[in-house]
Amino acid sequence: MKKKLVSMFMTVSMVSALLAGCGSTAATTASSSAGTGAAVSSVAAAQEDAAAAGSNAVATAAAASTGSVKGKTFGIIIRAAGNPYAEKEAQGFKEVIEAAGATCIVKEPETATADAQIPMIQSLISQKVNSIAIASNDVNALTASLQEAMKAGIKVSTLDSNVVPQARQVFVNQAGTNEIGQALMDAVLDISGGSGDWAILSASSQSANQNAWIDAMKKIMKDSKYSKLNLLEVAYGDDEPQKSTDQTQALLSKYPNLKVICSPTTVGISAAAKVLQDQKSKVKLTGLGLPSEMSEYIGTDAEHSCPYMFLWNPEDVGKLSAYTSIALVSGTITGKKGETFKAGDMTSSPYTIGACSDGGTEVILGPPYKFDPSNITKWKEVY
Ligand code: RAM
Repeated sequence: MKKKLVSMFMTVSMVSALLAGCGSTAATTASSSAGTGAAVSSVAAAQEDAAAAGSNAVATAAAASTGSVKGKTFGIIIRAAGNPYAEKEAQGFKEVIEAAGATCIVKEPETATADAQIPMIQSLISQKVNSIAIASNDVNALTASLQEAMKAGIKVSTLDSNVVPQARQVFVNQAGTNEIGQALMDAVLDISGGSGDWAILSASSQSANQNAWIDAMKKIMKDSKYSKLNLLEVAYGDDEPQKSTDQTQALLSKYPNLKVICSPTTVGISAAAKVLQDQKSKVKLTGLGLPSEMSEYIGTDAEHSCPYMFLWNPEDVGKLSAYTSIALVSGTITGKKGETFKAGDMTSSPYTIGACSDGGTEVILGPPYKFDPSNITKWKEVY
């Protein structure tokens, strides 16, 4: 019973989050879903529908949009074992694939490196899977293996972190790359008070998604609005908690005037949040974090290290990736711009494939979502 209530709450909360972001190009806040008039009634109606649908919603919806993949096999390779964000993606993916009557193989590399992912691609090719979805650890290094998979007739897509266009059919992107860069730059501007030294704590130097977001931030930063901000360094914690902790400490000792750290990785931000809060540092933090890991650090007073941060639902990234893989395998899509496909009970279904800034194509889940003291207590229970 308790499990069912939690699952109903999750569904309702996710629906409100997604609706809050519908049609918006900016980052959304929970308070924006508590607007007035028509917006409120449509949110309330969707919440009731979602609650009424209950926990069987995924199974029913998946079956409705995925009739033809029974008996097929779908592989997913996440970025690294032990990363709760990546594990939630795999969980969402598996749920949809299994509800469609297909088999799911989850591969979890020991480290967030391309070297650890290549043997997993090879093993899925030998197992003759129908589809591989991968959250890449390197934009270039997986090309030969993924092309080999496509030559063998396997449908290849990426989620969360991309590869070059010739190594995939389509990318499932969690949010627009520029939108994420904009949300993060504006947070740094706001939290710093408009000027001063700041640094980035990223994942690895090869990490495709973090690099894309950092590139977007650097372009946005050229606007005169940000001219008083001084980016000192991009440090790399390799999405390892200990290395991220060490890199945060190194930033603090190297730069006495540091005002803000921006960490666009859930592993980095939670390590940095702990260092700053434990040391009662004046340096403030923002970035991309899991509410469940960050709730104790979110606050605007001196006791808390992170005034606010952003993310999206990683389980939904996995679900959308699964529906994309299913559409590729069943022949509904090939990965070309303009193609559309259904994604079960996901709020924005049907999805349309669009152009990705690297020349390939992508499907976008939705806008980044803002977590602050007003909503963190609710969201920490959800993901
Ligand atoms: C970490 C990973 C992941 C990224 C999130 C925001 O968990 O680097 O790829 O999308 O952070």
